[in-house]
Amino acid sequence: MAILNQPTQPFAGQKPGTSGLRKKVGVFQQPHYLENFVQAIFDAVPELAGGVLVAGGDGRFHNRAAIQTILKMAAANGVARVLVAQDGLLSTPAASCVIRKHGATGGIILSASHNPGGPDGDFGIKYNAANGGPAAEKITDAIYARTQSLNEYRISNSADLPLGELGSFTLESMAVEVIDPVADYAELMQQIFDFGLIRAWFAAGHRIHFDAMSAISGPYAKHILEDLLGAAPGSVVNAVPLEDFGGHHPDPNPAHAGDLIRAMSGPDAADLGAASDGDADRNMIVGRDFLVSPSDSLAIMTAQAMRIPGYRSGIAGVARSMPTSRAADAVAKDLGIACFETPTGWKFFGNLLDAGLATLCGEESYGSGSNHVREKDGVWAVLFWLNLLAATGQSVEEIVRAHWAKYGRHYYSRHDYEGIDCDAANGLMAHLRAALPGLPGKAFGRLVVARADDFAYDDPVDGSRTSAQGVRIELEGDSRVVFRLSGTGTEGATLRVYLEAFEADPAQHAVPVQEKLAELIVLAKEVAGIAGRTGRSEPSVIA
Ligand code: G16
Repeated sequence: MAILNQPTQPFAGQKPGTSGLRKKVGVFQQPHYLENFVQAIFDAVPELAGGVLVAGGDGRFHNRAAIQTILKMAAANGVARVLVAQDGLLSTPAASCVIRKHGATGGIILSASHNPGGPDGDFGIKYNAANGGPAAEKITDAIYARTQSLNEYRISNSADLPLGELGSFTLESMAVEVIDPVADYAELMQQIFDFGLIRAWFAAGHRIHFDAMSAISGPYAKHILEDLLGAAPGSVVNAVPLEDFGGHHPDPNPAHAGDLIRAMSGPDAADLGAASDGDADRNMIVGRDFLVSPSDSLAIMTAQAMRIPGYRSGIAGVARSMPTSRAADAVAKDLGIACFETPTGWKFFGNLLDAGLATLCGEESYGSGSNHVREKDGVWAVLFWLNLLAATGQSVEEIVRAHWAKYGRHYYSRHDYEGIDCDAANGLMAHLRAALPGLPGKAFGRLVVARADDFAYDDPVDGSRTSAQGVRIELEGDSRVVFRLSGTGTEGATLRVYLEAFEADPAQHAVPVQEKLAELIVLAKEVAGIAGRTGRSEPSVIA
């Protein structure tokens, strides 16, 4: 075995987006492409030399090859010890759990989250820091800067390591430990939730239908729900992670989780329906013939946290990304706790959680989590809802309707225009930003603009400022439209239009969502000139 210094040249475009570097598999398969980015991580995070690294990924196509490359480069870059998940399979929240539990220096996670997989699909890589959370922007900026200047990388020429069985090896002078992350993760869940209560709820005949979407949540959900909690065998479907997710789009939302929605329809449906995404950090919660919006889920978790053993001593605050509905704000106000509004990207919650300012966090993009790890966590969210159902004896729909009756309903929807021309998308955002000063007081039909701005975030912990995070147009009467471009796509640009309207009157809470938002939808199209600028008159996805 020897360590090679391999000459290379920078690749353009290795700038991490909302959550790491995501590109088509073919881009990552180019010689040196992955290696350059990994070397940039080791160069930008010098404490990894002599440190402990966690490694694994969501199992999508190219995971197997990439994990071996990372191990050989870690050995060549002086990492003292690597904890690598068995078969290289590690969910994103479990990665966070393992980093924290074992006091690792950081972790490299291979995932493109909810993006499709397979040879023609997407691949991704991101670095998580010692707190278990996605690296802060100053680190991702440093990694990117390094990708633009490096001219060699270091790699061991050793043979591939067998990762199929638990065990220990030595690679060059680095210790390699193959671990079972499901065990570490399940142990953490048992510290938070009332497993006895949930077990009794299942024993009384209640049922769950969990769709793992042929992705990495399967082994975690099956072990916890079926083995530990006694849910009926077969409660977890599509439980085996596949390299191409069975050809599906592992994104738990109404557009891509049609099977789950159909399974949860009718009187014989399970009590709780749920799904998680490619890397198991997202969650979708479904009642019998009833969808729970992610923004409402966060608000309900906040309002009901006292029912969960892990949060019984109280929650410090709640945080949501800016485009997420303001349902959680109403609860925070009622509870007298802080509510933080951050840019999109889970990394922005890290400082708040580390500083003890927030306990629960959530996003409209089907993500929620807490201070137990520093990632959003799909299986955790499902256990939270299970614990709530068991503790209240109510159905999902009863819990949500009671919440709306108390706090009002924040009608919410996201309209995505995917795969549009990048110049057209940037032009649309520039047009909106230029129009901001003239918007207050302007009427669109019955709607009058109260305020309009481009969201900027001042981190209360480290004082950093992050600007240009989305155009907000607030209307008189507590409704709003937000526009931003996605930072996770790999083809063209995706314009996201977030629509929200508040309704206090319970008699109005049965109005269908798109009907309630109809006037806002017209306003959004008009104010941004969507059809004229993108050539699209309707969104490609409505979530
Ligand atoms: C990532 C981020 C989330 C964000 C989501 C969508 O999630 O961690 O904070 O809400 O992307 O981002 P965008 O609107 O920029 O596409 P994930 O599950 O893809 O890692």
